[in-house]
Amino acid sequence: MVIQQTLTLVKPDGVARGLTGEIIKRFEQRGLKIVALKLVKVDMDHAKKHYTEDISERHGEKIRLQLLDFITEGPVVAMIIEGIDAIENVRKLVGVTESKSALPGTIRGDFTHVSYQHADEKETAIKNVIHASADENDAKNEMALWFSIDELHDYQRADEAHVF
Ligand code: FUP
Repeated sequence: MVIQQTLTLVKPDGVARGLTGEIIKRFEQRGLKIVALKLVKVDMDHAKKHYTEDISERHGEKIRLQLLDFITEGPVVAMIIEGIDAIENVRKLVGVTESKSALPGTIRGDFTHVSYQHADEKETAIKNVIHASADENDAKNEMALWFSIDELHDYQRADEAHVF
């Protein structure tokens, strides 16, 4: 049994649109457990540690600057989600990066629809409501960036006997 923990962020657009509860519901109903949770206004220094130079290498420096503006424009809800293969499970619920391509049934596919082309024309980051760690390495680094150990909670959910 591989129990993993992964970081998710309801991005400023998701918080501003009142989607936090809906997003949490989707993780909880799948049997995934929230082990840390907080509402945070992100400053530029912290944002740069989240969207590192790696983003520039993958998408270009312009996109990184757009992402830094976006993530600092309003509060985000940061969560650590725990479960079997949680990284893959959470990414599946989240859907692919480009909203237009995200399948209905996923968070991005149900609540967003714009294309990279549209975001590029507007010179903004794509407002895709949620971030989730991509792999084990990102999850480890991102959890350490957003939470201290004493903010993580160990508890049992009443339905665990039926989930596992
Ligand atoms: P994801 O893991 O799905 O969040 O995607 P990435 O880490 O590759 O990209 C980080 C964020 O950059 C995504 F949420 C979307 C955004 N992005 C744009 O806004 N425009 C682009 O052209 C590429 C990525």
